[in-house]
Amino acid sequence: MARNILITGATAGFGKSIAERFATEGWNLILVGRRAERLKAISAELGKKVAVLPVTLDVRRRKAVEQAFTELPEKFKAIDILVNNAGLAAGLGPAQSADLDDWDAMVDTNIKGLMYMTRAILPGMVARNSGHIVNIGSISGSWPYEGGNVYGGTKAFVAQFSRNLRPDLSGTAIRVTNIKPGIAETEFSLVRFKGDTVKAKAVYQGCQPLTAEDIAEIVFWVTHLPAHVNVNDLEVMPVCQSWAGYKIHRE
Ligand code: NDP
Ligand code: 8X3
Repeated sequence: MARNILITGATAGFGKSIAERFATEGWNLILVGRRAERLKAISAELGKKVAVLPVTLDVRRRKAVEQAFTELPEKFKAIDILVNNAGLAAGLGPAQSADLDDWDAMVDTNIKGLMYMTRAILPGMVARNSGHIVNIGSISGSWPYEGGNVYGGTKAFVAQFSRNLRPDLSGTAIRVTNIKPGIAETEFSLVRFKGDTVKAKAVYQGCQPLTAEDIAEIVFWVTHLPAHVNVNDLEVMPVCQSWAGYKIHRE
């Protein structure tokens, strides 16, 4: 019997690649994103292989999230995997001059959206005593960098929230994994720099970043390990990326 995976942020980047990866293995897909046209096109394409349910939804809208998954069609009702992937970085300015609207957007999406989605889907998993929640965190939740202020803070939330889910779910068969990617070429930088393609391209120049397919493969792997194995978190960077060490301002 086909199994069901729900992926938020499936209209681009990691989410789209995760959808494609699972479609090749015959999984039914529930795909969430705000851009209805893209969602329709991706769903039509993948719908040639597997059953797809597109859900046009902004994960920041608490009531809409609560309602969206209450009356799922029969075949999509039992969600085996939830990938909380929808998220963004907005801006790269220092904290003292960053745009508060950018900060709100990151907190509302990366933290609150992920919370709302988890709260909507988890009771069904507990009732069935089965499921896997894969959260897409980031290296920025562990390692500081200039301009990472609130973005990194939201991903640190994802890391600790993921860990805290485990003891709450103790005694159930449900697994929770936080994937922490480093630099990966998707629409991420285009969003961060608000459509500035030159700035976005420069982020990846002269280095071979991770790809969305790399992350999809990792999500596929952690969810296909034997049922007793829980990868708590997994940090991954491209070889071209490492740490810069302490920063010391000298007079
Ligand atoms: P993309 O910008 O390529 O994709 C982001 C996806 O999230 C889109 O499908 C977008 O769809 C969706 N999304 C954004 N806001 C919302 C919302 N409010 N409601 C529903 N969907 C939303 O970026 P990535 O694929 O790179 O990013 C995916 C995740 O990976 C994010 O959480 C990001 O923080 C994280 N990450 C990215 C890294 C990178 O370097 N690329 C590294 C580490 C982590 P739509 O606009 O249609 O709603
Ligand atoms: C995205 C990775 O290093 O650009 O989460 O913040 S980074």
